[in-house]
Amino acid sequence: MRLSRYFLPVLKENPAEAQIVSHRLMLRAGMIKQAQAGIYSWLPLGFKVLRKIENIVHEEQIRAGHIPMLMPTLQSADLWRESGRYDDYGEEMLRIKDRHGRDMLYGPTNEEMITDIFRAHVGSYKDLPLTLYHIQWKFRDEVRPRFGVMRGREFLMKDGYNFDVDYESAMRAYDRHMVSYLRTYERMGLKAIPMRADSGPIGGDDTHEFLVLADTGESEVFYDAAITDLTLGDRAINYDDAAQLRAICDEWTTPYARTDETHDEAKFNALPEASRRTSRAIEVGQIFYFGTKYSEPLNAAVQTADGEKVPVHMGSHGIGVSRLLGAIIEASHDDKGIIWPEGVTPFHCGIVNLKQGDAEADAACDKIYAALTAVGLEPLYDDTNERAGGKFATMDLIGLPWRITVGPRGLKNGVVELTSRRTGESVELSPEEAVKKVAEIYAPHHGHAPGTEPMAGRSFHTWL
Ligand code: 5CA
Repeated sequence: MRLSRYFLPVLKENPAEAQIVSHRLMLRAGMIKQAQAGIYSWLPLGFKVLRKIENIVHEEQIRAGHIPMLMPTLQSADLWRESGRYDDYGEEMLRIKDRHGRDMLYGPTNEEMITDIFRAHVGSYKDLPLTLYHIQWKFRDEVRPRFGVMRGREFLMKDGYNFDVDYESAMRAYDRHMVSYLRTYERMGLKAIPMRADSGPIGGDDTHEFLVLADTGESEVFYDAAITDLTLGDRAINYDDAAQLRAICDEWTTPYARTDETHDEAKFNALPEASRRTSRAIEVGQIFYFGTKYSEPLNAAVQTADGEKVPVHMGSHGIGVSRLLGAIIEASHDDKGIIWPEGVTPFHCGIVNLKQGDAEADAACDKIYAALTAVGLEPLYDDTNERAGGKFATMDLIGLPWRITVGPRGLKNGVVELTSRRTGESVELSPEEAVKKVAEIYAPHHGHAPGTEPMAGRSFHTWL
């Protein structure tokens, strides 16, 4: 993309309404624009990151054996009356009437709707286990929408629902979700810690929230420092291997880590003092096992091998897709702007032409642009007439992890500059070497064991 042809409405001034850094930077980088309190338009740059995040979520869910679909945003109140949640959900639910006076609602979550789909089509244990999920907009009329996309009223969520014949099988689904979520967040450059939590209006006994440590987070958390050292890295994971999944879950859930809702002072104090940590944190996901809470009232039952009819065991599992943009920025920025992890960056590499209109510099930039594009990468080329300082400031603000700077002086010596946004370090390389280096950084196998690599260059659409 050439910047002269793009729509990137960056703001020079700090917007007064933004209280936290991610909100401020998303507005300044021209990623979002508020439409109403807690409701945002996703401008091109923000939309691009949102799609990248969605794509990672899809890849990891599909890899775990979960099946994508799409349910509508508007739901019938009658379904929610069956589960008893229509009255219970309270003011957070946006209630709407259609022209016939029928009660509808803008879905805050989809347990009822998915159970309705299940009961219409599945009746035997032979069709289980089954996990269906979608990524869809939700609406919760939050009392205090704030911090931009972090606590929105309209927000994008991945919500998945498992259907299993018994408790043991449902627990395997729980483990699959925990592991696939760990992978998902890691690929986004985040350390998200699973913590035993409270189930709130979704219900159930077993639930973990995934929390990203950040001073601006809305949750208060207590944890053993050891848990922050854990990583999946490039471990090969077999989602059919229940013992392997359980072992990974044990690894992450053994060190003490809880939100304030479930915090146990005595257990926490039993840790050596040097290991005890408290922090603020952002909740980027939550998994639940709630058994037959929805299947019983909604009559979603299956026939077992013995011919007995039993209500299906369920859980639901959510990732705050739009909230993740805020969480990633909270975890990765400096005083100049955003620093995107490679896995979610809107463009792979910036190209800054220090002297637009100089025939040699223009030609070198075009060549680099074409070479990056040819290896499947998306560069953002600042081909405007802005002065160099302004171009650097914009690139730093929007946070592309790599920048190639091209100017007549360097070209005389046959070099361009490759700069890391994260470290600020620059190296002088020939244009060909610079392109090669960037291509290597994004190569599908870079740092990943075969079978665990991101499916670079292929969006989930091509392999659904
Ligand atoms: N049905 C279950 C799981 S599918 C559910 O709704 N879970 S939830 O309430 O925990 O939401 C899932 C995730 O959505 C949360 O972990 C959080 O990251 C995100 N989320 C929840 N409320 C908001 C909000 N108001 N704005 C942005 N993201 C939100």
